[in-house]
Amino acid sequence: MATNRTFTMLKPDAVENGHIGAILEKINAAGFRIVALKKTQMTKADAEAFYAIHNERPFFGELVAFMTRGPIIAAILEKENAIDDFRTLIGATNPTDAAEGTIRKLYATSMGENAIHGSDSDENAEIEGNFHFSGRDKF
Ligand code: 3AN
Repeated sequence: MATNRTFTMLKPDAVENGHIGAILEKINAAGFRIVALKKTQMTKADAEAFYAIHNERPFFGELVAFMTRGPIIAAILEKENAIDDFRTLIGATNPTDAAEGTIRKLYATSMGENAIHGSDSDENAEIEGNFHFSGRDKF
């Protein structure tokens, strides 16, 4: 059953480049309610676990190094049709393919450093949200 929730991370590049406020404003303007929100920094073990599905991919080491090099903003968001609408808002994985006006088109610099994460399914949104937030933080 759809939960109407998704999980996002503003990645280290977006935080380093000062885009937290602008990206949260776009998320807000698109109609998402912030259920949970925090600034944190992933450890190597965190990133390896979070991205375990990609551990055979050639870019895995680069991805873990990138995701741990500085703070991120983690958030759980709520909206009807959250997964699909958020993927539309952030745009394609590769910013050169991302539609005009999407967060990745505006703020991502490359396929690896692409500013923002969005869950790809209800199941993964639940897993990823639980990775970063415990029960009393999600309301
Ligand atoms: P998305 O984040 O759009 O769901 P995935 O799940 O295919 O994309 O990839 C997860 C993350 O791995 C991406 N956000 C990106 O940072 C990184 N990534 C994916 N493909 C590449 C690649 N070819 N080179 C470097 N990094 C990549």
